[in-house]
Amino acid sequence: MAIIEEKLPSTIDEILEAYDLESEMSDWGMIRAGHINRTYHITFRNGEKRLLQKINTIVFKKPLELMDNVVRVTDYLREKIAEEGGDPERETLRVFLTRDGKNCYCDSKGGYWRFYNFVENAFSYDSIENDDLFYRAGAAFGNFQSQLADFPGETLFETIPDFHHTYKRFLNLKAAAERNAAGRLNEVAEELRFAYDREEDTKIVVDLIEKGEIPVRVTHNDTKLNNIMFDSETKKPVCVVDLDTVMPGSALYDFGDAIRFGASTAAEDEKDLSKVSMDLHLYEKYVQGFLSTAGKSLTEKEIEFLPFSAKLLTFECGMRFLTDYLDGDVYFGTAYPEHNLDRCHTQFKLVADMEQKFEEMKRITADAYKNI
Ligand code: GN1
Ligand code: MG
Repeated sequence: MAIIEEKLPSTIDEILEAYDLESEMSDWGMIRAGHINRTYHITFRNGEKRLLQKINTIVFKKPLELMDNVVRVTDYLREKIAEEGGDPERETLRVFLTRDGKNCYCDSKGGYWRFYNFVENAFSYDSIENDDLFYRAGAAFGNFQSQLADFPGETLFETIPDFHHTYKRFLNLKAAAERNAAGRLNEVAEELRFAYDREEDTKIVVDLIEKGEIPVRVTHNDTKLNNIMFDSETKKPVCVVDLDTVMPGSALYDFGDAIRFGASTAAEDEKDLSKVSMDLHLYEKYVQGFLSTAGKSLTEKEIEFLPFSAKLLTFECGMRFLTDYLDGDVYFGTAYPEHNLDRCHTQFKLVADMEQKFEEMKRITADAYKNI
């Protein structure tokens, strides 16, 4: 994906016209979080604020199916939240319908747009400022998963097939190396060796799922810390966002991906690898938070594989960045040519670090489980 300019979409007038809005737009800006969709905040003259988002149809090939998932999941969550005495307007997203009742608008250029409510007085974190915050993040994602425990997962569309099928991700990497589409193969021999050495790891969780040894659940599948909105004052989690990949999956995916991002001591694209490691204390906080809300519903087998899932999801993400680097940066948004390679390096550094700390991660997980 090319670098995105700060400007309104050329079709903004027709997009706004498609919705039954009470007042005119008075202000706007772009939100540069996330590597996939393009997001704007729009303010109207009556003071109302909304999020306008362009769905990336290279990544999400069936936007209507995706929107169907999002609407069904958020409708379901709204009811759950109300039952639990929460505030449904703040604790989950709301999709606004177009004048003709559709949950997104396809503009004259073929772009798909959706309008969400803007969660006021809330913000997201790109890194952990204090360890207790990460406990709360774990509790929020664990809670999200338990709120969806009875949702009929088989009715959801698979928005990205085999999203966390790590072995297929591995095979994709090998295929990208063979294609060498961007002519970058010579630069990445060491990174490829690192990945090829860990081929067997990529089969472990998918095998457990295929053999029925761990259950398929409705999971978020993109549990980056910045996919949680926190209240500006209380700093408590308000709602889980970025529901594009909510699909049947494994609890291990949600746990592992959260550790990958949040327990790292550095940013996902840090160039100075000496700054990158997995913080065991943060790991412990997240395990405790996650198990406080999801622990009772997890099986012993799932608990056993939590530490491994952290390594696995980190490795998977590193392979995906490397694949995209080899393909010429066609999937993730990048700000400079080596961006995906830098991201791959941080992920592989974290994998190596987790391998060193693995016994400790297992001990911490077992202790946290005993105490729920
Ligand atoms: C993408 O959109 P964003 O930034 O939340 C990606 C995740 C990756 C993540 C890496 C649909 O998430 O799978 O883990 O980047 N989302 C998709 O930062 O591919
Ligand atoms: Mg996302």
